[in-house]
Amino acid sequence: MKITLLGAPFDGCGPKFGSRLGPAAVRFAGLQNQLANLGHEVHDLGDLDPKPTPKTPGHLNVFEGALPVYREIKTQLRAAMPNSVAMMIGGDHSLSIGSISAALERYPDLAVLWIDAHGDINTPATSPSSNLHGMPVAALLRDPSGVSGIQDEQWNQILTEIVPTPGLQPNRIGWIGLRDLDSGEQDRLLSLPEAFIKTMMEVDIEGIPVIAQQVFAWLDSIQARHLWISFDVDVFDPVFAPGTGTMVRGGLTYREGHLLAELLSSRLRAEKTDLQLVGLDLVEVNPSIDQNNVTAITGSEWVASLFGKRILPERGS
Ligand SMILES: [Mn+2]
Repeated sequence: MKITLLGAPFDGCGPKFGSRLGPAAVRFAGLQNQLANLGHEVHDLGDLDPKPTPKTPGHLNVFEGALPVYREIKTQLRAAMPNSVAMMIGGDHSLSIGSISAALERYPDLAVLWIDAHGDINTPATSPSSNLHGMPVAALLRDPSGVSGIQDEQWNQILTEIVPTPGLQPNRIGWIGLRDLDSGEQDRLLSLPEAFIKTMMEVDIEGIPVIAQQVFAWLDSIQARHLWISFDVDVFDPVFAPGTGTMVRGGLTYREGHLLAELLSSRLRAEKTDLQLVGLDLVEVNPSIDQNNVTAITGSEWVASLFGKRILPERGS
């Protein structure tokens, strides 16, 4: 498999700075070597060089700096597809507006699996913080801002310049690992009966093997052929991934996370499958609050499992 990596050291859209160091930490954890050792051809585009941007009161945090980064991620990853799996290393989760827009432009039927403690489906109207890292799914769905004034203008600029029309379809977005939702997000999720939604309570009750089968049944039901996986390291319990800006207790264990990656990988590599992984985000690794780079290591190990790493390789493969 060909994999194109792009680092996006930008963290202006969350409450804590430091995930700008994420791409370096993930590379230091050995991601490229792990992928190359699995037989993949890795093409590393290096890191973008975003401008530091101060917050402007009343604006989306920090729209002025983020928009050019979304634009550049989209341009570079769109060029990397379709001959290669595009991978964006963040940075904060708002950057997925750029990466997934690149894939949506190539594949309007794109399905997205959002593996995260958070729904990231706030709009400027429902967000308690005006931080864009809590809004990328709403942007990709092209939800209206719900406010008037400067934030509405900025939101519409994101929808006009970055997110293709008609945007991500509500039956083609799935979440796993949710456990921290704002009330506006709860309302919005409840308004999406066609979406695939699994909170941590369902992970607890049903277990990862059942959840994985449900993911595959959902992807079959929408006849998904092109899949993007957006992986926020905060889906792991803080015991395994303490270096992230909005950690929430009660997340996936190390093995739950890996089993999910292993089962997804088996499905993606099955002989008779039309389903293709077209891209991946690995976001919200924040080395400035981490312990011995364990969060970058956990994240890159998860990616290796998704790309075929096995405890005992399957016979005949
Ligand atoms: Mn997130």
